[in-house]
Amino acid sequence: MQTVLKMAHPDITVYSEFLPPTVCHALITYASEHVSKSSVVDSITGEGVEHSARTSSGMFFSRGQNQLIAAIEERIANVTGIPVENGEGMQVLRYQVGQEYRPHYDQFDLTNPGSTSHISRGGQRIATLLIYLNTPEAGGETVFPNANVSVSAIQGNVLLFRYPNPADTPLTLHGGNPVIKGEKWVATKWMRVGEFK
Ligand code: PD2
Ligand code: ZN
Repeated sequence: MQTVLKMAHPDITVYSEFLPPTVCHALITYASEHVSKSSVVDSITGEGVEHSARTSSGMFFSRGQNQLIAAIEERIANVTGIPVENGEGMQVLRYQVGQEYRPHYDQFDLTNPGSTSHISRGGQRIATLLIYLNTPEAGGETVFPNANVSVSAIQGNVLLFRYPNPADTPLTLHGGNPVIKGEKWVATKWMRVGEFK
C-alpha cells in the first residue's frame, strides 16, 4: 500500500493497492448476484428512497458477515484508526454507463427530521472510505467540486476522507461522475463517531 495523495482541507488520502485484484474480483462476483437499486435517505422520514441523484445499484454486507469482510474491516480500522464497531455495514455499488452519484454530503443534516433515527445508531458520520474494485474504461471519478479534486477509480485503490469538523463541510461535498465506458464497482464504508448499532 502506498500513499498517492494526501491533503488537509478537505482531509483526503488516497492509497494504492489496498486490496489485491483477486479480493476485488471476489467482492464483485458475490455482489453482482445481490444488487438492487440504490437509495438515498429521505429528509423527512429517514427511510431509503430511490432518487435521480443516485442511479447506481448496490448491496450491503453486515459487519463481520464472513471472514473476508471481517478481515477487510480490520484493515480499514488499522488505516483509519477508527474502531471496526464504528463502521456501518460495507456497501458494494455498481455503476453502469451513465450512472452517477451527484454531489452530496455523507454526514446527516441535523436540521432534517429524517436524520434523527440514523443519528440514534452511533451518532454523526465522521469519515468515508471507498475501495475501487475495478478500473472503469472511462469516467466514474470521485470528485470534490468545491476543492477541485478528482480521484480516478483504479482497482484496489482507496479514497479516505474525514469530516469531523463542521467548518470543513463545504469542502467535503463529493460525487461520483457518470461512467462513460465500462462499469464501475466500488465498496463504501461510512464511519460514525460512536459504535454503530
Ligand atoms: O462511488 C463514488 O465515487 C461515490 C461518490 C460519492 C460514492 C459515494 N459518494 C458514497 O458512497 O458516499
Ligand atoms: Zn458520498
